[in-house]
Formats: sequence, C-alpha cells, structure tokens
Amino acid sequence: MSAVLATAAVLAACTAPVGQEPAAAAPDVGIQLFQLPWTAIAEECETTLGPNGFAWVLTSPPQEHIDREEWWASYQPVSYDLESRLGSREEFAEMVERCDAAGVEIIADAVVNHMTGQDTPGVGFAGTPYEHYEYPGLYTDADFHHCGLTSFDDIEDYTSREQVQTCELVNLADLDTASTTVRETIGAYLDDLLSLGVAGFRIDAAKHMPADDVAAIVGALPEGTRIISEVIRGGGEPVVPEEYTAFGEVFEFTYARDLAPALSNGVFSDPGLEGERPLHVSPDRAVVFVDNHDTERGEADVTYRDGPLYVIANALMLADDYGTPVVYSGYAFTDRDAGAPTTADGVVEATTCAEADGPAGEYEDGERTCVQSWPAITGMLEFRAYAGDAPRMPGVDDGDAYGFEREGRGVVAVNVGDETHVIEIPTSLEDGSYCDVVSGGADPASGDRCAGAEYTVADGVATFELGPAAAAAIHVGARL
Ligand code: LAG
Ligand code: CA
Repeated sequence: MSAVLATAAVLAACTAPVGQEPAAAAPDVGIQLFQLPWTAIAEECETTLGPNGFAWVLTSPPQEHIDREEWWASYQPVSYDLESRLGSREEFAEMVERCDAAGVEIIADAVVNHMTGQDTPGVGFAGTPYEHYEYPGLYTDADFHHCGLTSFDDIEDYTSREQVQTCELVNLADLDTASTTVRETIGAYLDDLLSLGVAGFRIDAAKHMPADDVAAIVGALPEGTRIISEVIRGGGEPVVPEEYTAFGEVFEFTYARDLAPALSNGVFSDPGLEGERPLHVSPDRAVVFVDNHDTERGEADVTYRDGPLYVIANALMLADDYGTPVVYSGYAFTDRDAGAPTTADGVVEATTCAEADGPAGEYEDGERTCVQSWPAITGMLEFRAYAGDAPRMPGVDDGDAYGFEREGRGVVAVNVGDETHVIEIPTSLEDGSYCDVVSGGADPASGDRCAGAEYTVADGVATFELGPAAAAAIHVGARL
C-alpha cells in the first residue's frame, strides 16, 4: 500500500512532458530525522516526505531515557515506556498513522544492547527510578554481563570478540542477551512498537550482541519486520557485518568511507561493476549513507557543513545501484554533545530549517539542516525512481569531474573542482534536450522548459557544463 502511494507521489511530482514513467522499482530511499520530535515527523511525512517520494523514516530512540540535556541521553534507556524528550506514546502512535497514510514507513531506533551508563542512581525522563544495574519491573543485576575481562568491565580491545560482546560499551550496563528472559523482555518492547505500526527497527550497537542473540530476538517477531543492524565495520575486528545479514540488512560503513576521498581529491574510480565490492555486504543487504549522527560527529569527511560537496556526495549515492540509501537530516552543532534545542519543559522543539532550498552558507547551532526538503535531493529521488534497477555503466573520470549512466535510464555528473568543467559521458539515452533534476527539473508551469539547467544528448554522448562544486542529473522522464 505505502509503496503504491509513494510511487504515485513521485509520478505526481514529475512534470516531464514526455510519456516516460518511472521504472518498476519501488521507492526505497529513507531519511534519518535525528532528534526530531514525533509531531514534527508526522508533519514532515505529510508535507514533504510523502510528496517527495521518501519511503521510510529512521527515528531517534523512542523509549524513556536518562534525564540529561545531551542528545545521547536517548541512547541510555531507563525503561521501555514510550515517553521521551521526543514525545509521548500517543504522539508516537499518531506519527506512525499519519506517516503511513502519507506512504512513509517508520523504522524505530531500538537500543537493546544496554541500559544506562550512570554509576549513581537516578530518575528517568518519565519519572522511573533506576540504578546502573537495576531497572524496576524490567531487569535486575543478574540480567547484565559483568565480563571480568578488563579493569572496569569496559571494552578495551576491539580485536577481542568476547570483550566487544560481553564487556561494556562506554560504561553502558550490558544486557545478557543470551538469557531467555532478557530476550523476551526486549521482544515485548519491540512487539509493543510493532503494535503501533512501525515497519521495523535499526538495531543499535548490534556488533555488541552476538549475531545469534539478535537472530533469536528478531526471529520471534512477525514475518516481514524490517531489521537493519548497526555493525560498524572495523579494520582487523573479528565481528563483521556479514554475520548479521541472515536475518536482515546492515548499515554498510565502507560505502561512505569509499565515497569521501574523491570529493576532496577529484580522483574518482568506478566501484566493482561486476557485483562484488570489497568490504561491502551484498547489495540487497546494504543500507548506505553519506553520514549519520555518529559519523557527522566523528569520522565523516563530508557533512552538512561542506555545502555543495555534501549535495554531490548525496547525488552520487542516490544515483548508484548499490544498496538502499538513507539520507541524513540533523541540526547544526559546534559542541558534539549538544542536544537539539528544547522548550522550558525539556521536550525537543521542532526548530526551523536554516535553509530549505539547499545547504546554508552558515549555520547557527540548533538550526535544522532539513536535507529532505532540498530540491537537489528530491530531484535525485526522482532520478532514482526512473533509474529503477538499470545497471550502473562504467564511469568517466575527467579531471575533477566524474559521471556515469544508469543504462538507458539516466546520467549523473559531478564536478568537485573550483573551476567550470565540461564533461562528456557516453549514454544510450535518446538524443535530445533534458532538464537537470538537481537544479530544478522541468518547469511545471510551462511543461516544455526547464526550471533549472538544460543539457543535451547527441550521438550517444551527454554533455554537461558544470560550475564549481556542482552536480547534475538527467533521466528518461525529463526529456523535453
Ligand atoms: C550507538 N551505536 O552503536 C549509537 O549510534 C551511538 O550514538 C551511541 O553513543 C552508542 N552506540 C550507544 O548506544 C552515544 C554517544 C556516546 C554516549 C552514548 C550513551 O556517542 O558519547 O556516551 O551514546 O549515551 C556517553 C558519554 C560517555 C559515557 C556514557 C555513559 O559520552 O563518556 O561513558 O555516556 O554514561
Ligand atoms: Ca553486549
């Protein structure tokens, strides 16, 4: 149902005069709306995500958490009550309903490897009292690992599988997920979220739980529940994402790591086009991203702060034929711990976008990036719908410019340099003039003009004149 609605939305948004239709592949792109309250996500689904063809939202964790200002309070569960700084149970349920009606599914972030990392007793956001290893009505000390392998039971050596999975991640009380009662308690929490209509879960810190434990927990959920395990690939580490693909998808961290260098040095190379990419799970198991809430505070070389380069990175990801992309949308920060702005009663506010049309030149702390609204991104969602499952053809790397065709369906081109560059890309698209969907696509008013740039295909070659740090994309549905 939702896929049908979303396809209709993409069709409605497409104003190309030629009678080409998007390929059969259903819209698959997700959007991580980091620390956005439930009522605001419901709004976004109706006004922006549904109409722009996003298929799913990854929310921040919905359960009760420690009562602290930092965003990462969300990652320290106190109880599985759906009462958090992001909204109430009722608001969560209403969000799922409204998003569903707009053709957008909800994937909830499930923090189930651990509880809090607080050494002193406290009271959670919704009023539940707790201690480091005591959560009334939920878990007692016996439900936790005390690995006894390191001085403070903290993970110190990531080359030790035993430490990674049974010691504590930054002091967070580590659940004994081999225990039947622990598995059942986690299962009841996930079932509760499913009863409100969520489509599935991001499994937070999955690497820190044996794959067999995760398999047992999610295996008890209804068939069709979507599972995306967060298993950060690490060089020389024994626990690898491939262990978690038998029961769902995984976030493929290699993807962003491979994408970034070319954006600064202009040296692009094609991925293995014959299927296999080194250190990548198989394409049908991969969820890919340019950045997420952790990497934008850490390893990511390209984030919202990089403006046009960030658009280019997202355009290349959305044009690719590998994996299922999730676009990231958060808020500006200078302090990595700073939570999203809250009201006087401590709930997160849906602050305004710094700029809805694209990256802002400058950001004030707390302003939202609203990447889901950027015309360049929604244009690439349209490109992706038209590209369908057409294979990616060998690319052209020409100085600071690069581009490739999705066979017979569309061509994408980028220029990461600071001078204008003309790049020619072989294509089997029909000769003619095409509207660039990154800079606006077809002009809805006229139907025979482009709102943004126009590029031509002649004699099997698409020619793009790209300004500094620019991307462009044409597809079969955007031919004049
Ligand atoms: C994740 N995936 O595996 C989340 O994506 C990531 O954002 C979480 O870390 C982590 N695992 C645990 O769920 C975040 C912050 C940490 C924060 C942690 C717990 O990046 O900085 O740790 O959530 O809130 C914080 C302090 C630590 C402290 C710990 C316990 O930074 O110094 O030891 O809390 O109190
Ligand atoms: Ca663990």
